[in-house]
Amino acid sequence: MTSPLSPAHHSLDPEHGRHLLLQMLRIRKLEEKCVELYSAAKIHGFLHVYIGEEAVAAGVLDTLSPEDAVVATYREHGHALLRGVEAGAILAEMYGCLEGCCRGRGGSMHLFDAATHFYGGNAIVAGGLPLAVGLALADKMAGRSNVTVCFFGDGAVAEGEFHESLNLAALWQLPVLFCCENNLYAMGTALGRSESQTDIALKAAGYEISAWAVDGMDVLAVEEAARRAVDAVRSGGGPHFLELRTYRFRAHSMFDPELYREKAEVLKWQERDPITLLRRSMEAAGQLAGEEWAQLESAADTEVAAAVDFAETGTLEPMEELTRFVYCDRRTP
Ligand SMILES: Cc1ncc(C[n+]2csc(CCOP(=O)(O)OP(=O)(O)O)c2C)c(N)n1
Repeated sequence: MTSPLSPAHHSLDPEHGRHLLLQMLRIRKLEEKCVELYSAAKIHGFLHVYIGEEAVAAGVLDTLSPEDAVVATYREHGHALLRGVEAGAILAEMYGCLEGCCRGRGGSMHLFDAATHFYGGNAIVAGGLPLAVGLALADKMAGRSNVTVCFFGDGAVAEGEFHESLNLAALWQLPVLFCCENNLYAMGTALGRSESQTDIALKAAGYEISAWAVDGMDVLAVEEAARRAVDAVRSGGGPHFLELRTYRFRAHSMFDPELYREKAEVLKWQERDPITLLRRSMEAAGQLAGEEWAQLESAADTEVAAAVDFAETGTLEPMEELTRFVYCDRRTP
């Protein structure tokens, strides 16, 4: 737990550091509010928060261009937010309102936004991998220089789709970056209880894919690795793979008594909270004054408060619309 920070901390541009802090804080504050709203029965259905894993989304997504595609799992609120989906549209989606990014039909697990090339929000474990391979194949066939980034959990490694997707991506040299968010557990199953080989990067390398493991709690280490990988993919280097070693601080979802891990383990990982790590490192280097931290917190709080107001005034779809989008509407030309 005391592993050193990446050398990138020594050459950090303070403005960029503050930007990354803000991105992680935006996710943290939005999701803390989601937990509150869920408990107040404003949000229904499933809710999986990313708290503790923010450095992964913040570090990777900062390296992308607007035309690149992003595919994520059901733990995707942060990815959608940093990709550019408005916090209000995310929260309204969780409220089931028409103003949500999917008209309230997707909910927490199925955020989707074609305008920002954010292709889910996929509830099926490993379901995003073939989708990402398809997007990358389309880009390659059309001669576009886009990169598709696919986020998935360590639980996906046990699925056939993981292996089929890695194989085809390598065979066809597709422009895709696989990002495994290894938080050590798939619901209540520890990685070592389901995998004979727990080194996931090594497993990916078996498909002839450049793969390496990264400290997923250190946003600068994540960003550095992601930049290297994204540049290589974009310049025709074929698929790349990052295993981002991270940890979720909260339960798997809102229904999880957490009987499969010790409280002491959670506390140990919380000592490496990604937000605190960067904040402390910047403070020690004289790059972050007290009022600057307060400004970042206040900016994130303001955004979340506006998102709550937006969702609270949202409208529910009328009953007559219930079957709309279920079958194709033949009235549309
Ligand atoms: C194909 C499939 N099998 C089972 C499930 C039930 N399920 C939901 S989440 C989950 C665990 C996935 O863990 P992981 O991929 O490590 O992601 P994390 O939740 O840790 O982010 C399982 C088994 C599912 N959604 N899809």
